[in-house]
Amino acid sequence: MTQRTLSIIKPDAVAAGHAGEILAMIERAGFRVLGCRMLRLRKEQARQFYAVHKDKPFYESLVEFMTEGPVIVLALEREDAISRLREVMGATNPANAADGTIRKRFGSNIERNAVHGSDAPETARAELAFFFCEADLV
Ligand code: FUP
Repeated sequence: MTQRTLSIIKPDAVAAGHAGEILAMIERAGFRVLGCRMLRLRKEQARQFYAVHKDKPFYESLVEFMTEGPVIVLALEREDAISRLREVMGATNPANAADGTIRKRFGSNIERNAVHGSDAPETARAELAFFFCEADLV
């Protein structure tokens, strides 16, 4: 089933100059890029985006990290996009990520892990709407 998902190239990866290679890995994995935008999240946006984690001990640190510099948000499409993107990204903690995954190559630790991908169809819909209007997705 053709599906859409949202990815974010996080501030660590953008600052390190890894955005191009990460996008190339995503494209090589068969994703079509429907939308692509660079922006810097404001604190309130980052808090809202990660609201599901608001009671976790790492929440404020995660918000600080996600707002420290520009990110690149990507609207992506392919067969089984949500699970396939998570395969390409690798495990949340780069130390546990498989060889050849984005997080293994470019992540530093469980917080500074280079990339985000939606985890389910409802979150993908909400996260895509957070950054893109339907008319912008080509
Ligand atoms: P993922 O879906 O793989 O991005 O992982 P989660 O939704 O569990 O976590 C979202 C983000 O919270 C991670 F990308 C990084 C951050 N995080 C931490 O900083 N510390 C933790 O212990 C767990 C997650």
